[in-house]
Amino acid sequence: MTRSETLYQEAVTKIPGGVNSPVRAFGSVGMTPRFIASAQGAYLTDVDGIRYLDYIGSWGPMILGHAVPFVLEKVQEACQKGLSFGAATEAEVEMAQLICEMVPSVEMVRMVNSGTEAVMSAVRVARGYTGRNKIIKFEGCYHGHSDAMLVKAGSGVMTAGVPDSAGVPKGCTQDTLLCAYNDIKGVEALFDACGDEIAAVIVEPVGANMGVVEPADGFLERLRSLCTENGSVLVFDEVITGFRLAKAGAQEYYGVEADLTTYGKIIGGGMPVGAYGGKKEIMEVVAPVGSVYQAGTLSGNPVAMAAGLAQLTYLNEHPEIYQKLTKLGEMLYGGLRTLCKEHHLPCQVNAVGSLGCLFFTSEPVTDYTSAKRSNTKAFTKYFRYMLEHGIYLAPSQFEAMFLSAAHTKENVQKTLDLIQGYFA
Ligand code: KE4
Repeated sequence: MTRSETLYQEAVTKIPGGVNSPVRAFGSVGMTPRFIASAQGAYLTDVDGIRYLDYIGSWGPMILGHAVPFVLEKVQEACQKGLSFGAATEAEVEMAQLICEMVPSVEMVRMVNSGTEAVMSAVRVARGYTGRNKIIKFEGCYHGHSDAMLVKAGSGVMTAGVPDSAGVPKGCTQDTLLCAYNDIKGVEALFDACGDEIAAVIVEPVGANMGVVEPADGFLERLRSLCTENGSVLVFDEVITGFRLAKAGAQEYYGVEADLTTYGKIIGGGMPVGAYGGKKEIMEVVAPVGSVYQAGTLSGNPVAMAAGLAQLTYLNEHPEIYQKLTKLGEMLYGGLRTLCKEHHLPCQVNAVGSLGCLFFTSEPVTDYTSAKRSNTKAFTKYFRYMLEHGIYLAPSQFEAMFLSAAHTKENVQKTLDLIQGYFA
């Protein structure tokens, strides 16, 4: 037995599914998950000493690659001063100032500890600010596991085959209205029906939890105008796209500003950090200034701030990173498209910048329903082949590939050659 297999056998006796987050269980690909021992640059090494080229990057945070020396130094420095104070620190002020500098639509920001917490808080703030209850979300978009958001969510919920989670009382989701991603007519109909009750529209500006699904032309712009016309809050969930698609994320990439934005992943540099922020007028409803309560013992933790600040500062000072990521993305996803064409493969490639996804379906993928048409058995065969050849992909058809600044053209070429070999 491999060490991963031994560890997994032990893990399942003490941790549900042997993992601390469902998608890590490799359930949808029916394999033993690889237990990772260390990571460096674009590579992971598992407990059996096997090295993988990593296209997950911890699901997005590791945009500069793993174990980046200057990030580690800042974290180690912070550790020497103590791990947590539960009090205000200078690093939190620096982080808030940096985020507001990098994202024009964010005038005030509150740190939390995960993307889920960021979304849960932003939804509460939108409701508190507008005095309304209804929230529009899109099928296949995953906004973390807070009750109100677990309605036709994406990511692990899709692979877990649990469209709505058990344990979520009807009362928690009765005000969550659903639309298909890119279905602007559906959104307009909801606003016609109850626009004055809609507190917010929350959307992944690029769907990355049903595989990658791009916004149709005009989709984000129309969400913007509908929210403005109806006094609703437009929430961009940029937990994945934030600081990845551009310095100011999808808002810069598509030129559409949100009223509130949620963050996670990259903002923590690999440490548990989330944040939500936006217009001052909205954020001032948050306690202790306003009446919307939200709190957290480890929010703005000094060690986590050190990691996040190091990574975000580097991105802020090296915007050329985004050109590099775009070029690598064009090489990888463009190369995949060429392979699909040359080999007449029943596949689709959706990609935005460094995010991308190979869908095993001959139909274009524009929303949850079309994503679900993918042949997950064919994906599983492909996933296993790639893993056996040292390429670590997300163990689900309904996730994204993440490139980092540590990936090289040679890495991408090797990946394309392997995939060509697989399909030949
Ligand atoms: P966390 O609570 O996992 O930090 O963030 C939740 C979240 C919110 N919004 C978006 C757009 C997200 O993608 C996520 C989390 N993403 C998944 C990957 N698809 C995290 C991986 C996991 O669940 O283990």
